[in-house]
Amino acid sequence: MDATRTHCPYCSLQCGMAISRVATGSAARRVAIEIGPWAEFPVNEGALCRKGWTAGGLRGSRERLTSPMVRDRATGELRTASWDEALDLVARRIAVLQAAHGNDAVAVFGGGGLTNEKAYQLGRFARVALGTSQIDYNGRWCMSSAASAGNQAFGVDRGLPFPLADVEQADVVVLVGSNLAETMPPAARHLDRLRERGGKVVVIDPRLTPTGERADLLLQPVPGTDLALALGVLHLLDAQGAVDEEYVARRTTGFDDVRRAAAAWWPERVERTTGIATDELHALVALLASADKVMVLTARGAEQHAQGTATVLGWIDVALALGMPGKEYAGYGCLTGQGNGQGGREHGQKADQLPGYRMIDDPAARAHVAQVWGVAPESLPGKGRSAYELLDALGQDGGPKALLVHASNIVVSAPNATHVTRRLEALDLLVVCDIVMSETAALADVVLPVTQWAEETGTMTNLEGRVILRQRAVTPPEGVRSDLDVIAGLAERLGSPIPFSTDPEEIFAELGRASAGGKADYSGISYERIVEEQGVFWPCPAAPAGESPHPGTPRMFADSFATPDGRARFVVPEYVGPAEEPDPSYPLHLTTGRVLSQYQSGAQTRRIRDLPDEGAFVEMHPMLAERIGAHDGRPVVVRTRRGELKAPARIVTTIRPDTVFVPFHWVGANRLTNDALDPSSRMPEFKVCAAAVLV
Ligand SMILES: Nc1nc2c(c(=O)[nH]1)N[C@H]1C(S)=C(S)[C@@H](COP(=O)(O)OP(=O)(O)OC[C@H]3O[C@@H](n4cnc5c(=O)[nH]c(N)nc54)[C@H](O)[C@@H]3O)O[C@H]1N2
Ligand SMILES: Nc1nc2c(c(=O)[nH]1)N[C@H]1C(S)=C(S)[C@@H](COP(=O)(O)OP(=O)(O)OC[C@H]3O[C@@H](n4cnc5c(=O)[nH]c(N)nc54)[C@H](O)[C@@H]3O)O[C@H]1N2
Ligand code: SF4
Ligand SMILES: [Mo]
Repeated sequence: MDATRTHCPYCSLQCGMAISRVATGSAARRVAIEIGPWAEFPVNEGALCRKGWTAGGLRGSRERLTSPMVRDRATGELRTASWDEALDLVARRIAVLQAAHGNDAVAVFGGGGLTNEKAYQLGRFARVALGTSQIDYNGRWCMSSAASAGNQAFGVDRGLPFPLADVEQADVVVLVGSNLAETMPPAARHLDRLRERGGKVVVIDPRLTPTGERADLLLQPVPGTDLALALGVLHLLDAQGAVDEEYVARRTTGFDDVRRAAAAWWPERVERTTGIATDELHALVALLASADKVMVLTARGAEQHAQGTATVLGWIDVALALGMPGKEYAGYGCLTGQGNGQGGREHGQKADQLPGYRMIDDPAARAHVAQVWGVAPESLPGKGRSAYELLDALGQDGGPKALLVHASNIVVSAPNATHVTRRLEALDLLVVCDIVMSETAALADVVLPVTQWAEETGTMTNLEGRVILRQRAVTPPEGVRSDLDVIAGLAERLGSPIPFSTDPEEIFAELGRASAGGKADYSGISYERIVEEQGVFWPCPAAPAGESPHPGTPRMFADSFATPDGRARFVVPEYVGPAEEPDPSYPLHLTTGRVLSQYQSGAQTRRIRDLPDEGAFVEMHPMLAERIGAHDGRPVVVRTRRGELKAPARIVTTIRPDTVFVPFHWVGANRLTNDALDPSSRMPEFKVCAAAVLV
């Protein structure tokens, strides 16, 4: 039987897979699907992690939502409803709320798992059909600090400005806060091949993870101190004359200020702040100074901090001082996270952006997009609140009274989740579009069941800026509709001045026009080209008539950066440290993150029977366990200023003794986390707060 080439439902690697349909006996007349390798797709070369292999597990499962549900006023329970009843109800209540409180009374919360087409339509729907400025998405909690730093330093934000496979050709790769061996397992082969070639891997993580096991040099800093480490590296590079002065003079601006700032970060001071011994720091600098091609990659461990942007800027400064960005097989990159973490932030579901990575407060950008949409530029609302600030304002004076959620399980994944859940409960109207009854859907007034993944066609932009086509390969359950249908159905009922298509290819073509001339220009990309070329890297502008098509841009910055003067900008990051430091009542650092078998809030993967669903645990060092009397597998209580969590202790020697780690895939971790926000990216501090652990 013919297999359809498509891509995984989960992370930003967007591994290629081949799905075939196999009959399972005539009695049930059911058709099962088989997930197999698509060996030629270059990003994963046929490899998948266990989440990818089991991605079909929700198919036909009772856990799938197949009918709209509305909350019955009399019983307070959710009951099934027809699509018309549910959409009519939502549109009616939106109209009443907007008439009484203004357009901004209705807010939209999107997700980095949505296809480009969905993200684009959602932004268009919010700005035109709802006329609200209040739209943001969960990507704010993902790589927004790296995005903000990339924009400041390079004038553009694309996760990796080079194909992932370039990692293999570097001399030294520094991973700051990435556990890619568990968060994008097929990518780990590049580290293995790099080492086979004699290259070196440096991992910076308070825990020794499966990624750290691949390291030639492992540094285990105190959580939240990576910026001090970067400044210490800059200090020694400068002191040792290892700065690439020629590159700095030719391709950058602002180094002198960084040099002055780094002068204050001598090794002993770095050791006191980060816990990294001076000889380890010297070893790192020796590796960097002697290498021709250095690649610095950050992920959430470095970014999810109240100083996430400054931390990334510090590491970009290291890469620039070494003369790397723009050099082949070298430079700086951010490993994005969600399936469409990259594209999701380019096409208008972010509070301050319009399609093509245009800024919503730029008059020229507004005029261009308004013309493509067929509306007046002045009718487009301005900048809205960032994700956490939006949730924090729900139901408050002047805040939104209604929220439409597409592709996020806020109750589990938002920081300071008890507070956020209360805000959701204070809404007049909560509408959740999902594929399962997530913890957030369970609170909703209206739940709309949608199609996902290979049940429908759409494009995604992976961590390399490669736009890929996730083709429909599976028949969706009866009763569900695409987010695109939900958006179109509501827009029509709300009397939208412009129509909303439900055809992904048509939407993609319009998205291309809306993005034309913007930073993330997709106008030269078509479904056909994506299939032929196994993905196309943006920017890819449409070629003028008669000229050959633009080839796309796998590698950026070879000749110039995307700043007005073409130079990269050194930005001076000032080290402040975590928003919450340990004290006698909360003497430990708590950090949070992921395990291999579960994805995000677990809404999908906790329902897949072939994946282990072990529940939350508290990873701690034996020295700490002994001090507090904890035993492996027995419950302990983690307490922070915001809440507590009871979960079994997992005692390991691989974590710093002053730090505990809790995965966030199960309800509870985020009752603990701190909602302190980064001043520029508005990223919450998921990766460190002060905690106590008790038995
Ligand atoms: N299995 C799995 N894979 C996933 C996901 C998933 O949920 N499950 N989610 C996807 C998404 S959306 C994302 S964003 C990516 C995230 O991918 P990663 O960033 O690799 O994942 P995390 O586990 O959040 O964090 C990485 C590491 O940061 C370390 N860390 C914690 N605090 C600090 C610190 O202060 N400094 C440093 N240097 N390190 C620190 C943690 O110990 C952890 O090992 O994964 C994607 N892939
Ligand atoms: N403590 C702590 N918290 C964190 C993090 C951390 O490291 N530590 N990481 C943060 C990061 S990086 C991220 S990305 C967030 C992610 O956290 P969430 O935003 O909660 O992400 P998911 O769990 O992927 O939620 C996606 C939801 O959308 C549904 N869904 C899937 N496909 C579709 C679709 O096509 N349409 C619609 N409408 N729904 C769909 C899924 O069933 C699921 O319920 O969590 C953040 N929270
Ligand atoms: S690494 Fe990511 S994209 Fe690849 S199979 Fe696993 S979850 Fe899917
Ligand atoms: Mo993420």
